[in-house]
Amino acid sequence: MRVGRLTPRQVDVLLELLVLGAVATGLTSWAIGTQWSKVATVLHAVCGLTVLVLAGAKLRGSVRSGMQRRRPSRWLSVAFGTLVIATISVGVLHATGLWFGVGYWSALWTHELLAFVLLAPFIWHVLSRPVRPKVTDLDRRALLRGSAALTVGAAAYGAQEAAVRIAGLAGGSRRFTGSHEIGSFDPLRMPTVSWINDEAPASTDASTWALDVLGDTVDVGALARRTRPVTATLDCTGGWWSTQAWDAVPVHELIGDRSARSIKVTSTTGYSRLFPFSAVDDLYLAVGYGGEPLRRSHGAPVRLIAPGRRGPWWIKWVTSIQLDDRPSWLQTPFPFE
Ligand SMILES: Nc1nc2c(c(=O)[nH]1)N[C@H]1C(S)=C(S)[C@@H](COP(=O)(O)O)O[C@H]1N2
Ligand SMILES: [Mo]
Repeated sequence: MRVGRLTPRQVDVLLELLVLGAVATGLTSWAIGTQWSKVATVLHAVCGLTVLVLAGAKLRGSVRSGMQRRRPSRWLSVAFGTLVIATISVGVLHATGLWFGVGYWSALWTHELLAFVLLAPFIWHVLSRPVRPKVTDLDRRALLRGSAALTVGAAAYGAQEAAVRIAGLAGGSRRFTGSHEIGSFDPLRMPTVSWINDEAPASTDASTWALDVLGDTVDVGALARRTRPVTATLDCTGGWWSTQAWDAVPVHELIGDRSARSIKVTSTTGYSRLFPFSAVDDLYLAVGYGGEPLRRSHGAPVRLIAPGRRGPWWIKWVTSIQLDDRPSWLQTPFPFE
């Protein structure tokens, strides 16, 4: 492909659009727990691989001239470029299943962490150019070449997926969210994940646990006697999923025929999520899995099961369920609390 005929500024605009596209599709794939996630996951991969496709053009263009200008900041630019390549490479390692990470620290988290670290230097890199590229740099030729690069990126993704299947790599059996299966119907093998500051409470004794549902105290021990198996998949944004037969009670049964705008579920750690009230039929409180009680790290004595939603919604160590007047979209999309 002759993307070499693009001006360095045109290459830059295309790369910037691809990075923005990758960020948008990456965040979207975190947010969606249904089949639609597949669209975001594939587009995300295509954006990333297309960045690699354009890397050659970038090297021939602004990288070479940038190095010749010998500004001290050129090494920052080199570090930035290296980080971009590393981020995409770790993404490929996750997608193919060639590398899972170390213990509970997953390859996808490495990818997400690198991507997050990249955002500040990305903005610096864009703003510090001597001649800042503009979207108006995108003439017909640039758009044609940009589309050609995207096509090659998409073909590379197709080739990667085919290779994964031919070689029988773990990446071939990923879920539509892009996650890998771990420990389904085997709670002991199911990983455990908590946010930065969240820790399992010292005591998870069901008999002394205070669970408040709409102002009434619910006996968690009694709850355990009315459960039924609910087979549902916990799909963590760290890149793994696990299906369990949860021993659970529908939240609907506990709150009766009420209505509200939202429903707020809170953990003893203070972590909470707002759910649209219309979703109440898809929420369950689980006290066990496969007939055994939940382990402490998995949210004992009672946790939320939210089929079709990604891991962050599956609140562990639930202490309160309340109706709420605020709309559920009025909360940070990801819990940075
Ligand atoms: N209270 C609380 N609930 C939580 C979390 C947390 O940090 N604190 N992490 C969430 C995330 S991101 C995931 S993926 C699942 C992980 O559940 P597990 O540890 O049982 O695998 O719990 C969710 N519920
Ligand atoms: Mo997660």
